[in-house]
Amino acid sequence: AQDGYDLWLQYDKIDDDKVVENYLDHISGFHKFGSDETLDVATTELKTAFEGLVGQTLKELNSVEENSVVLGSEENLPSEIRAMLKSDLSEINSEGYVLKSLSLNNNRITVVTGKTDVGVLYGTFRLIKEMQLHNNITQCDIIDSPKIQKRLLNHWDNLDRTVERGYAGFSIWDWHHLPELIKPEYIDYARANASIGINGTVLTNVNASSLVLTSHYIEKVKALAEVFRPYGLQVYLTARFSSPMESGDLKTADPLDPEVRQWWKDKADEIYAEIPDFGGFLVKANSEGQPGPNNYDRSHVDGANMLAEAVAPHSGIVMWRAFVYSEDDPEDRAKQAYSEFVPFDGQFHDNVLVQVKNGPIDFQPREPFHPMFGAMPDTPLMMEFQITQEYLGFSSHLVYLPEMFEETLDEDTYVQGEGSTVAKVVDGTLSNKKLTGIAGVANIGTAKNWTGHPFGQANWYGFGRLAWDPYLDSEAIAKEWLKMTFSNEQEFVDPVKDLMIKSREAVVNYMTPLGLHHIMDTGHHYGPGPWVDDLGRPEWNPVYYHRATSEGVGFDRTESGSDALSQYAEPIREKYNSIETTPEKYLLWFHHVPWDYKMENGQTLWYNLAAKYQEGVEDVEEMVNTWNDIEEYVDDQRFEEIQMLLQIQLKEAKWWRNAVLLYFQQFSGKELPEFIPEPE
Ligand code: GCW
Repeated sequence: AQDGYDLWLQYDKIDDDKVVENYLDHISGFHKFGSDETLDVATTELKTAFEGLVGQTLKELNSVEENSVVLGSEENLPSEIRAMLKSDLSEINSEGYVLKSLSLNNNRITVVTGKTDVGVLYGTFRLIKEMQLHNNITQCDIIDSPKIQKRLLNHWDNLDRTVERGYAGFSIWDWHHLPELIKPEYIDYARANASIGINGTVLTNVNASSLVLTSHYIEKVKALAEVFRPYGLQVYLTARFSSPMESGDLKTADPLDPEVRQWWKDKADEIYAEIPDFGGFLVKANSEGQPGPNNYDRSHVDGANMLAEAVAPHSGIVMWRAFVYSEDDPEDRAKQAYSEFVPFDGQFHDNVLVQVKNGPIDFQPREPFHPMFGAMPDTPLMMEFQITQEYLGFSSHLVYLPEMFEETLDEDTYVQGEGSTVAKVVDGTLSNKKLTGIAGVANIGTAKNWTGHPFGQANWYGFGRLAWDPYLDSEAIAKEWLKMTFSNEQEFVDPVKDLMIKSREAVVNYMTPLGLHHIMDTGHHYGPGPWVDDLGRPEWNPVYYHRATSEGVGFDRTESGSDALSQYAEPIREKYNSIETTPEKYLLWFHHVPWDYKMENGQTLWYNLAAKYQEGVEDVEEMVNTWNDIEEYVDDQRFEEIQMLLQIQLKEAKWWRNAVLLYFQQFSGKELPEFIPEPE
């Protein structure tokens, strides 16, 4: 629909008659084996999609007939079909699926199966997607399994329905009307997540309220869990560390106090009695004012393991966040998480994951990978990406984030020699992890189209796809999303795919090129603010990060500076230690560089900085032009909305360029190169 509510699950009639005919020739009905509610939602989805896409009803058949889609988990399939799929089924894991065209007693059929009904559901969404992409489905032979186990959204949603760093309206969780009122959005949210394989959702903000752990709220959470269950989507909550005190029950939250430990066990039992498949807890402790074990001179391990013991009998997990930076004047905020956590490698219980942001500072347009990845071989590390665009223009700017996620996942940590990529740390293959996970901070709210910017949907979608398989190519993801969301026409898909891919480098260029970071205006993090220097803590001030002087600009993180570089493995350490061999995209992240320093192209740093900002503006101009060219392929409403949003982005790219260059000019003392236009 024009308002974007249907996300990528648009089942409008396919406008290519040949494609429709092909589908009608091969599918006329379905037959299911099994009676699980997950199977029911799978078949309902298939019916809706089929009827929409090809305009004909999909009948439920009493037996397997010619041209039927056969759905069922391995154990429920008739033995003859099971036998034919034996080797395919041996290749998938518990959430994987097999989608295969077979001939059974001379009947052509399409089988959708997996080890579990959730696998069947994922396979069903795959079959639907094949049709949305207009692919031929006469010879299906698709086998796929998720490579990461816990694929979660993290909602930074407060109980009053405000969303921290949310730019798409209020929280979709209508706590006030729960548990009685079940909104259609809850179901559509679950469908959307299931369609991309997301299997868990943390409902509440990491800056947590202990209220959500009271029986009053557990009842509401239970209602959501029941809606989500058929879709394979588990619920999780954030646990405020001081909850035992705030409940009024205890005087301390010391994790080594037996009463505190018992309190959490009882709390876990209480939750699991209502929600048997509750996923577990996500915890932000001793960070930005949140309570934690350090308040009692206890360690992160003490805190995490206490909670882990409470949920372990129910197969729950604890995701303990590594996003910490100290309250005292820090030498370098980028170093702290590593310093605090790496010494504890191997000491966390088996059901604990340490959740680490992609980079060592905070969700910037570009950061090098977090040095903890690879540095804790005996601890499962969970990746935390931010889908909501806190530092990337909120929901006003079009930035395709999977390109950025892919960059991080592909980076080589070298901890076990070449090829030790971040993706291999996260999917557990590098050091044989039993438990693996990935989280994305959601960009979802009450906006009609869920994400505010229509292209924000691509970031939710793309996160899910990379969570399923961190080796996917973000370009391929962009293409499939465009086809499912807008149009299959190549004249539309190709240029807009390019626009999406370029949008990431564009934002880096017009906000923080060459390794600059955290120079957004403070607090809200919108727009430029490199001049801010008066906030309470040094690391909250942009001047702390860019360190501009009349000599140069950038943060020296080599031995002569904070030595944060020593947290990386060789050969990164050696390579990034010198200005000459540091990749230019990370130059000012690791070095304080003279304004006159001659860069690879023979021009000075000052010149190159100006050139990058200008390039960013031109990138957005190109995005505007590309969009204007594809008008005929998009409905008016979404076309115009995106066109108007791109104008904001263009205006603000110029704002960034002008403000930052003007500000740095007072340090460099140099003229602006002539390619920078006079202010309008
Ligand atoms: O990105 C920063 C945000 C805070 C956030 C914090 C965190 C939820 O500015 O709003 O708090 O990180 O990740 O904990």
